[in-house]
Amino acid sequence: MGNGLSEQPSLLSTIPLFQSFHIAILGLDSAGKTTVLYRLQFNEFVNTVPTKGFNAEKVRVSLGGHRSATFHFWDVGGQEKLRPLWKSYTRCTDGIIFVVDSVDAERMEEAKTELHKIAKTSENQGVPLLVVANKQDLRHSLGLDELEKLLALKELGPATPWHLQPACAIIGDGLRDGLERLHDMIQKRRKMLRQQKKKR
Ligand code: G3D
Ligand code: MG
Repeated sequence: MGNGLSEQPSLLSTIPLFQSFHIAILGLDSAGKTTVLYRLQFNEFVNTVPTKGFNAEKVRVSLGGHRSATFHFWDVGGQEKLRPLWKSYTRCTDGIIFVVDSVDAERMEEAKTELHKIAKTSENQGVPLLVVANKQDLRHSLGLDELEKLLALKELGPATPWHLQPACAIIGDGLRDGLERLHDMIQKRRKMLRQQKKKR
């Protein structure tokens, strides 16, 4: 399950910031979005309450290899009545983190529908997607192969770069690896967009 965040002294780095990214954290209610956010910010478990609107946090993250970046995270409530708001938070976003509860097999179809809906909106064409398979610490959590199938990730199409990351947000396992992959996908996309611009 990837490198454990718990092994790292702190995610916050003192290295000067070089880059800044806007990231929307989405997913069904109770998937663990707010836990992911506060684990990334404080590198510790924070007891969460259901998010009524959104939580916004600016976090400087050391990505290894002397790299660091500033992430502006928007953790948007996942209850059904709040989901129409997701669109506004993903406008002009550099990347999307979609958190799923790996134990909640019953709502995986619903998660898949929301995930595809958000990935396919015109504003999000090509926006890198990190799917966090959260709660891997629990017995009966679904494995990556099964989640990939249930969420139909291969149907996202070549326009959307994605990575499926197993994680346990309460202790932080997998989050740093996932963020590094998201960062790499964003960098690749930025480079490609720059090259396309030059050609014009
Ligand atoms: P949300 O922001 O997506 O709605 P929260 O979800 O971050 O509020 O988390 C919902 C519940 O899932 C919380 O428990 C939280 O502690 C738990 N949770 C989050 N991540 C993990 C994980 O990796 N493993 C386990 N076992 N639980 C996790 P409560 O009990 O407060 O509802
Ligand atoms: Mg929340």
